[in-house]
Amino acid sequence: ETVLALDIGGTKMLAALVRGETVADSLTMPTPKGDGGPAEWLEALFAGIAHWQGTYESVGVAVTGIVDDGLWSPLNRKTLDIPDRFPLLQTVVGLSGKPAIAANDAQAAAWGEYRYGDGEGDLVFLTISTGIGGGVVLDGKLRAGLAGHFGLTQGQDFDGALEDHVSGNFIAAEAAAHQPGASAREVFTAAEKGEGWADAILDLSARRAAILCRNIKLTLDPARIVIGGGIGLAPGYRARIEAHLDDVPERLRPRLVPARLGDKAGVVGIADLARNTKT
Ligand code: BMX
Repeated sequence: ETVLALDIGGTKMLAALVRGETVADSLTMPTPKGDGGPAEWLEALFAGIAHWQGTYESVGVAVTGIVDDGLWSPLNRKTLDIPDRFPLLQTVVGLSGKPAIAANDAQAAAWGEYRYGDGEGDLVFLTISTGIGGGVVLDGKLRAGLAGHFGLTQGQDFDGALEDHVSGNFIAAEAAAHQPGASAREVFTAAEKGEGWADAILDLSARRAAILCRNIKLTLDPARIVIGGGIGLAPGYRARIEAHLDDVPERLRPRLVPARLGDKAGVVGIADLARNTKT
């Protein structure tokens, strides 16, 4: 069964035709922040995939933010500024004419990595991207609701949400003083070229991510923490986190692995959930 899977994040929107863990076709568009709202963004996305009509039987939508009863709300507007309780399911059913389900993006990705990733046991997925999200699979079950919203947790040495001090948004904001307008990606490039300021920003971000991984290990004791997201999967970032875990005693040390499905974890996961949810 082919599922139309959508993954709407703070930076990009991905539409994919998914069979099992195979992505048969896909389309990526930047999330048009500040330009219309979710209704217009979804219309634009569906216009781009109009030629897929008739090739899928159901739809799964993974979004940054929380979905309650089909209504989509932001938790941190710095990640994506959308209105409260946007009628996501209703809009997607209207645009596709197919049954649909919706879930948080990182929870969907956690499920994708659990179903199709390597290894067994409990799993925590951690996406380090525009914001920081996560998903928790315990005893073979994906936890819903707020479970895994690690980016919203607060720190001891800074004010506000953790993600505002770690994520891609943070990295880009810190870079402004050194290289105005630089994206998080460009900070990685600068660090590779030996720029000390860029190295320091990435290191601070990774140090805080390492503390988060330690706390996750001590809270849930997952067999592995799967790292995803544009920052989490950027060259060298996971190694930086690992470097900050070097001195953690073996028994307490989290095992970090890269997302096997890469940036497709969300669409593969939400497609699987759509296939197995009778609506
Ligand atoms: C935020 C929150 C989470 C999301 C995470 C990663 C919003 C809009 N989003 O913590 O629901 O999973 O960011 O989102 O409040 P991403 O866009 O960086 O993938």
